[in-house]
Amino acid sequence: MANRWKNTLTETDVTPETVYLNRRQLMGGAAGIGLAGLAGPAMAQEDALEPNEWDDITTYNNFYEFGTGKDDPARNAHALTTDPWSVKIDGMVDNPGEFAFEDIMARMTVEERIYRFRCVEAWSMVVPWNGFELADLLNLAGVQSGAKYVAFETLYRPDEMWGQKYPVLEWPYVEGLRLDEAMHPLTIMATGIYGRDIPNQNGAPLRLVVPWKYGFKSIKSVVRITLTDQEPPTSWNIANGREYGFYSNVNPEVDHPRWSQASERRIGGGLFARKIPTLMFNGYEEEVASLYEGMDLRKFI
Ligand SMILES: Nc1nc2c(c(=O)[nH]1)N[C@H]1C(S)=C(S)[C@@H](COP(=O)(O)O)O[C@H]1N2
Ligand SMILES: [Mo]
Repeated sequence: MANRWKNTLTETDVTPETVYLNRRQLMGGAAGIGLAGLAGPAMAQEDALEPNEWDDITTYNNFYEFGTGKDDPARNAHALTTDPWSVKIDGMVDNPGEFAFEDIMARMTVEERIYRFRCVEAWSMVVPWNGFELADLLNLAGVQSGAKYVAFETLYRPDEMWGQKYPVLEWPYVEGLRLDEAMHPLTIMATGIYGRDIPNQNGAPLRLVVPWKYGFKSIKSVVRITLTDQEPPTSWNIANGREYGFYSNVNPEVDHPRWSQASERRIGGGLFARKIPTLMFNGYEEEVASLYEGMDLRKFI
C-alpha cells in the first residue's frame, strides 16, 4: 500500500518476515564469522524502522486498568468484553450519537502505519498498526467551528477491569488533544497490529495513536470522544501535574523531573537490544513541528 507519510513504511516496504529472516541470517553469520562487517546491515535495519515482534508488542504493556506490571495486561485483559462496543461522539459536533464499532469500521479506510512508539518511561518499540485517521471520523461527526479540543475517555467497567477498583489513577482514564493535533494525518485510531485485530492488552477494539507524543497520550479502549472549546483534563496530568503536561510531545531536550529523556531503550532484539537516542517529536519533527511554532516547548510540557 502506498504511503504518503515519511517514516511510515508499510509492510510492502519492509515485511517482518524479511526482517526476521535477515536477523536470523545476521545471528547465524555472527556466530560463524564474527561481528566484523555486520554493522552495515544492522544499521540499515534501524533506518528502516524494523517493527518489533508481535510477542514484544503484546506482552510488554501499560494498561493500568489491568494492573501496573508490564505483564499484567497480557494476563488479565482477556476479561474485557469488546463486542458489542460503541463509541459516543458528542459535544461540539453536528451529528452527535452513539456509534457501533462495526458501523464506524464500515465507514473508515483502514491502512497500515509503522510508527515509533515512545513511552515517557524511556522505553520504545516500533509498531505496525492498522487503523484509520481520526480526522476521517471527526469529519463524519461534523466538527463545529467553535471546537478547539478533543477529549477521549476509556471504558469504565470495574467488573472487567479490576485495576479500576483501586485509586491508582482517577477512572475512567481520560486524554485530550488540541483539535489541530487530532486532525493531523499522523493521528490514527488503531484497530489492529500486524493485520490482526488489536489485542485487548493493546486497547481493543480501538485506541488512539499519536506517534510524536509520549505513549500515555495514546488512550486505549475508547468509548467516548467529545469536541469542546476547553482544554480537557488528562489522567496523568491529574495524577501528577508537575511531571506530566497536556502536550507531552516527545522531546529529548526536556528531561522528566526524575530521569533523562535524551535516550530510550528499544524493547526486543535479544542480542541487539540497545539504548538509542530519542528523536525530536519522536522522529516526526518535519511533519508536526509547525503545530507548535512560537510555543516554548520547555513551558508547554
Ligand atoms: N486506558 C488506558 N490507556 C493507556 C494506558 C492506560 O493505563 N490506560 N497507558 C498508556 C501508556 S503509559 C502507554 S506507554 C501506552 C502503552 O501502549 P501499549 O501497551 O500498546 O504499548 O498506552 C497508554 N494508554
Ligand atoms: Mo507510557
